[in-house]
Amino acid sequence: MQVLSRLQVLSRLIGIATALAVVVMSGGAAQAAFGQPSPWQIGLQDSASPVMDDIVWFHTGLVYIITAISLFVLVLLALVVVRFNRQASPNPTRTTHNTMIEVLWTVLPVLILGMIAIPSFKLLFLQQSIPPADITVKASGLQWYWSYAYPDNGKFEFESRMLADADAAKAGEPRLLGVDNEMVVPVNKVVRVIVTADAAGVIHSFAVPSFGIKIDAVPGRLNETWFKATREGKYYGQCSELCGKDHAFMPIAVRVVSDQEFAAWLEEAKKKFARYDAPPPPNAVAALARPE
Ligand SMILES: [Cu+2]
Repeated sequence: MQVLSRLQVLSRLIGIATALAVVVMSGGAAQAAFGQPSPWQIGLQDSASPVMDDIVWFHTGLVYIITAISLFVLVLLALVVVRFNRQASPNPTRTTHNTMIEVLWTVLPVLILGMIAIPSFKLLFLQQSIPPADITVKASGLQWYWSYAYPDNGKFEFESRMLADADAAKAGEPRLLGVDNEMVVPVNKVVRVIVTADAAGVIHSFAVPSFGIKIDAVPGRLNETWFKATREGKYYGQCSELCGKDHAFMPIAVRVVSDQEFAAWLEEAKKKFARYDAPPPPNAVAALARPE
């Protein structure tokens, strides 16, 4: 009777713990806004690109493998502690070799690592081989903000700076992540991002977790990466290379919109932002030359 009630208590405790875990996990997921981190989050941000889908899948698979290996080693350790301590086994055997077991503990880890390597390399190739791009965006890391250019769409360039706390709150943007001018891209299109940094500057890193991209922005070098955003919305990232005093204050905000909205934004942006290859307006030159 007493044993039964203990079992019941145990099963109830397990039930409560499971329920708590479910509540905590689903609550965390429900609170998490899409495309940005949420308080107390421990998992990855939600995926919004094929590359991130694969990263999430690979990460989850690895967690299962690591858990199984850790439990297996824990069981072996417990077995040694319980069955082969001085009291339990006062006269230990003098065995020093066991060919079978030595072959096993060499071959099995090799097989496991080989099994992990296959999807790992597939993922690496998916990230590194850039498919034919629909649009190209150039992201430059500056001290300490980003600038974006659309070389195949009107040759304009604009700066993207973090909003101050008060402005972010007013605009409904997340603190330290909202910016004044977002990078805008169309949904379901392959976007090639070419990434560099100010020639007189330092190394930054362009990273957006939901797209599974992170690539260094190196002065005097062009790096490239790609993503295909599969869902409209706003996605936030941060400079991910310790780059100096305002490293924490150069967020990346990407707004993913429909084709029509993107076309409309392009027209507006062409007027709003200067062409980077445009000659200075003639009136300005004339005004400089003619003292009044
Ligand atoms: Cu930086």
